[in-house]
Amino acid sequence: MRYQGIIFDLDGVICSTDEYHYQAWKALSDRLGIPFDRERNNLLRGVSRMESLSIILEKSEKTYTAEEKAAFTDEKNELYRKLLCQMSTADLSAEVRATLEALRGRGLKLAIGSSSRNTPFILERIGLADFFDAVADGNCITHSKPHPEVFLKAADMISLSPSHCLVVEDAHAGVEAACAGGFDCAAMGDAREDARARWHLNTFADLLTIAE
Ligand code: B16
Ligand code: MG
Repeated sequence: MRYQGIIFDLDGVICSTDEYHYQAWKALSDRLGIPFDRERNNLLRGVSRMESLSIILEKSEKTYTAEEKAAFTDEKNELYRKLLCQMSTADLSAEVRATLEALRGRGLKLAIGSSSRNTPFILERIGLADFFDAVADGNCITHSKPHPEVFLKAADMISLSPSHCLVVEDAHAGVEAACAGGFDCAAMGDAREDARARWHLNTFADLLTIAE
């Protein structure tokens, strides 16, 4: 087999939380009088919560203290978590579920590598809390994507070297992180055309052909 393990980004790959991130950041931006739209929301893919706030504040005329920024990210996260409560096992597509099960059936180790500190909560909502062999997320890293730390940690947790793993990503920051860590990357969604990725997925099930 070409790979022994696959490390999946969560938001935008396994499930879609984009709209909830957007709504929560939009509510905060509106309250602060900062312009924010879906195009700017795309810049936040794969980026940590505090770095996302920094990107949003680039359009602000005011400067804020570290305490104020921490309060803003808490406010956004509280709203985001409320929105996440709407998610259920119905938010895991039949295609993603069947593909994951088929890959597992081939003996591949499967892990999550996500910047999100809400990863355990999201996995629980979509019914995958106990599915993966390892979960590396925003709670166990110091450097967010495009730094490769989260993928290196995931590979370490499944006892594989980067050269034996494939990373699946939907964010340019994530593709960059995978390459920096020495992983092959399969890009999809927003990052599908990223030239640094070895594979370009039209659909999640294309993984079945790549990981043969
Ligand atoms: P949280 P991923 C990333 O998840 C999201 O794409 C990104 O938009 C978000 O800012 C980041 O997680 C942090 O999320 O606020 O939940 O800790 O794509 O790396 O799975
Ligand atoms: Mg993502």
